[in-house]
Amino acid sequence: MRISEIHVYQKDLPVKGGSYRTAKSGDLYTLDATIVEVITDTGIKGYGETVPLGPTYQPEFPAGARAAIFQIAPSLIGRDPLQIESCRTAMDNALNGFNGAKAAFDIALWDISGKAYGARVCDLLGGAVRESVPSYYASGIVSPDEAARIAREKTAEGYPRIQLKVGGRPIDVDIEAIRKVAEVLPSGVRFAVDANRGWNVRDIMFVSNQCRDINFIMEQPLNSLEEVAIARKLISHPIYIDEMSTGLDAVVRVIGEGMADGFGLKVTRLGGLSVMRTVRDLCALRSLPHTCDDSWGGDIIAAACVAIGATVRPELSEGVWLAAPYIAEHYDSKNGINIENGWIKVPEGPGLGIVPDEGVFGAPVQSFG
Ligand code: 0XW
Ligand code: MG
Repeated sequence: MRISEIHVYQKDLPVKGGSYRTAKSGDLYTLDATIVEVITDTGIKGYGETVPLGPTYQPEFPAGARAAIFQIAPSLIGRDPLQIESCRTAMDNALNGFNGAKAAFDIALWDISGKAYGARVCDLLGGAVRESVPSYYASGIVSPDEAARIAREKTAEGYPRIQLKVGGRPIDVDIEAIRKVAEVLPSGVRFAVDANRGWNVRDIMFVSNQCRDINFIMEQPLNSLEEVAIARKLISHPIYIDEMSTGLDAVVRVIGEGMADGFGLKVTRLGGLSVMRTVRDLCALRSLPHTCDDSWGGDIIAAACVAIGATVRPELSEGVWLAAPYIAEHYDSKNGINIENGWIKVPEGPGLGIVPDEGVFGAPVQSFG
């Protein structure tokens, strides 16, 4: 089998209900998605996607990801897509860095493998340990009362975990929001407070001292691993690393040096499912809970996150976040990935289990092969 064509598509994903905001991304009204369609000489098609959360959330942006994809694509034409490791080497030899772009191709190669072997990607990644995976709901940065309303509504729907976005405003407002959300969470619902790097050590000390009676994890509260190492000695809440888990080397350092208590992981930031599988196993080695997320994305990214999320030991799974609640339409109108009562059913079909509808992405912005 050989890769004979690659088509690259761009698709705007307007945020349903207004905007989505994190401490470092600002208000986002539309996300800019890039999709790769990898076609083999046997007619099998694999899909991948990468959707940076705007230009400031992390050191990447949509047009840059597309340019990287254009740079990489020719190195894959003519290669055997089932030889994923040699394809990954070819990508590294074509371009240094740009995990998000490489992840799109990595996901497509796993999709092709599943379709070629007649297996689901989750079963190629070690096997689904369950047929539904827990999701979690992330509120944007909203008022304390609105945060409590959302938490009440989403836990009533069945979400087993709530993530409260904070940061980029007076710390007293963040503390009020944490307390108001905690008041409405039913027992057993897990609680994450995500500052997306928007706090400093002083803030985190105030929060931990004034919310000592509340069980929650702090997700990427600070802007560097060095600040996290200082703060961990001063507070009584666990810290998960999200934005700083920029690749396998960063994760190995965090785990090896015992710098965090868990992770908020993003498939494309790590470089794709191949790397995420390794990170999953490293986290299991040290019993570190983690999510299986991405920054944003439609059914392709959703299916990839569910595929790896389904293989995570339940006791270490902090859930699979999907942008689906904020996106009006599915790529695959028949088998699109949905959250039902806070949980996501693992698709049954081969590969990623979803097939984008014909024409849903419009004409390619660039084609190769
Ligand atoms: C909630 N997420 C997984 C989606 C948004 O991209 C932000 C991210 C996070 O946890 O930081
Ligand atoms: Mg996060």
